[in-house]
Amino acid sequence: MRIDIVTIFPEALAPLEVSILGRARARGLVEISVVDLRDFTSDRHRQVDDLAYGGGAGMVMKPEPFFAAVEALTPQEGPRPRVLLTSPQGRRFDQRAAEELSREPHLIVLCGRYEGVDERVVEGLGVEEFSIGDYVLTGGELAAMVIVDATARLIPGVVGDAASVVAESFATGLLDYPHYTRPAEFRGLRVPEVLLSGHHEAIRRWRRREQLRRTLARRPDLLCWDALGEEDRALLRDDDA
Ligand code: 4GY
Repeated sequence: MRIDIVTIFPEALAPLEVSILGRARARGLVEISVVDLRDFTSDRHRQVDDLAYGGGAGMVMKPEPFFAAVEALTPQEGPRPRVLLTSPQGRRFDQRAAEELSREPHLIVLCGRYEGVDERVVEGLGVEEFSIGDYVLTGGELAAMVIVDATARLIPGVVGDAASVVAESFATGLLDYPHYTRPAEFRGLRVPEVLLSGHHEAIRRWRRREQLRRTLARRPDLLCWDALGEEDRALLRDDDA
């Protein structure tokens, strides 16, 4: 998969060089390039913003550099890349969106700054707006990194163990169960006995029940009651299942 990120602050995307994604890049599983929007200006001052039509405080990002960047990054042949813009006005980015985007061969992610981006960028380039949550950041770069990280880790091979990607939170539509490692007792706090038992079926049931309980207690909005099977209902009913 190829991902191009267009920004006036390429340094802000440096974290993508390291960690899991850094390795995936090095191994050729995902090709991420950070592109400087100012390279697509044609004036002496490399200007990317201008005053807002209609007045008001703050600057608006000009359309021309975004058009030039997307046109330069779009291959002549083959399927058109999906072009995203991170903004609070967008579709909520969630695990379903990450799964959908991880199947694309090529994404272009545009990052806004200042008061926002000229609306013709959205209209004229077929841009899809995505929001990572209901709060306002100082720029789109952090949101772009969130989207790229959550998307790229779903590409087969990017994260070491495929089973861990499937088992964890949200792949199942539920919150994750609690995790423990050694020692079995730490400052008087014990690891639940069942996890030390070696009884795989009992461990599976315990984890599933923890997932269901935690989801019910913390994020009831995520629980699809209709999708719960008889075992799940029983696990939520009995205290000792
Ligand atoms: N929330 N989700 C978000 C954001 C900052 C002004 C446009 C968000 O995705 N992006 O808050 N972005 C704004 C800042 C220009 C982007």
